Amino acid sequence: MNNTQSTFLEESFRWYGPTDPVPLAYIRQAGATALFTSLHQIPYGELWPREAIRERKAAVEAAGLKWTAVESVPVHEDIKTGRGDLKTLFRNYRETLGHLAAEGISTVVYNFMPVLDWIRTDLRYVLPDGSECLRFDPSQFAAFELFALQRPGAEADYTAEQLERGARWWRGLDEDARAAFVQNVIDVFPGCKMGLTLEGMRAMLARYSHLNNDGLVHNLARFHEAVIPTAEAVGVRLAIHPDDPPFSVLGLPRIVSTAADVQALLQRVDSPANGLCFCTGSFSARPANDLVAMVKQFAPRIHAVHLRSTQRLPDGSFYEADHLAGSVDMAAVVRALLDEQDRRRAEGRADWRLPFRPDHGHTMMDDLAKPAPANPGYSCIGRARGLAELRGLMHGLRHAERAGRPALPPAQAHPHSTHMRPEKQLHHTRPLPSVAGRVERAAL
Ligand SMILES: [Mn+2]
Repeated sequence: MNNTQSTFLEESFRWYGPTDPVPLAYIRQAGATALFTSLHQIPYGELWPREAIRERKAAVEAAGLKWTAVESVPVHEDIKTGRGDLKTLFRNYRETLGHLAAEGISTVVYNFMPVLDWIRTDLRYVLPDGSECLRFDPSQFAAFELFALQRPGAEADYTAEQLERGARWWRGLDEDARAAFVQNVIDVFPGCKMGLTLEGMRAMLARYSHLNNDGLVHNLARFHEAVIPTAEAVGVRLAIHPDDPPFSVLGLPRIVSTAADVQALLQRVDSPANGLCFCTGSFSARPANDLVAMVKQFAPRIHAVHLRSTQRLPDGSFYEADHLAGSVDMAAVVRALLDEQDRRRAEGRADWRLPFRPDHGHTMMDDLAKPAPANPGYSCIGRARGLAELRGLMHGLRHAERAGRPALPPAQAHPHSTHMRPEKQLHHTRPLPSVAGRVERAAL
């Protein structure tokens, strides 16, 4: 790493743990210095033993990498639906945060998407160059809902054209193709095959029948009230990942899809520990989301970053584009994120660096000959290409900056341990100006 590179966003890679077909050595060869990883072997809702965290951290460091962010400490479905033994679930979550902080891991990503983590209709959409990517087509999803899941009332969520196109597409599939399609849709929980069936999915959906958007917002606020004070006290930054896709699916509530959603949830429990994992891939699938404006609006509360692009098509579908192509103005987004890092450095914060990872990559080259990836979107070569492109982009942006305006001196190498002293670190994070404004107005 040269001096210029030490001022980039922290180059990271997702790793699914010892069973990940992409070994740590490859991740290092891709040029990443850090990881987003999780203890996927621990069931949702259970306490993470400190020893298990320590072991994973040691394995990562032995490979010459750093565990920079946990992705994720998953939120149990009972917390989202507001049923069950919430007291124990909240206590386990708080204690897990304490154990992570004690091991020096201070960034924790999670999401609050009901039932399914993310949804696509095609895990092997072939691009003109022969590489493969993930794609979402609302017509095909309509077919899933109407003919496989048979969700009552699903028709109302689609246009006549989408329903017609979906029906035609479904009729053209044989039994095997239909079964494979259904499995794709229900079997994409990151890092953890839950063995869900259509029957199981109906049962999970039924648990949300009482819940609209306001209800889910209420349950997220209750979760935040239960865990954010602990996160702040132990020096952990929580980073919520947006909905993927960022609009309602399966008739379920969606509450982290727009700038207004994010503003509301950051404001409701107004702590620097209550932050955002800014995923350009997820947010970009909704045309009205202005990503650059969102980065600027939420910058002080962005604790982790996923960089990827989507290409939206006129029929409402989207596919995952090259990292620097598609609908996202990636140069402008990365510029805004570098500006936020520079602002934090100028403030004297030790934790100024923002970890990012290339979020998904295409399946290409030698990877096409391997068995279908256990973790769709997490190919080795496609993500390495994405990381290389993003690194090049940051070189270019820093170079242009040096040519055009005074640059900050080269940064010190990031300390290996991320252990935080909360009084010193979190309180340096300024609350969002608009939030502060509202809080002050409310106090008057
Ligand atoms: Mn993401």
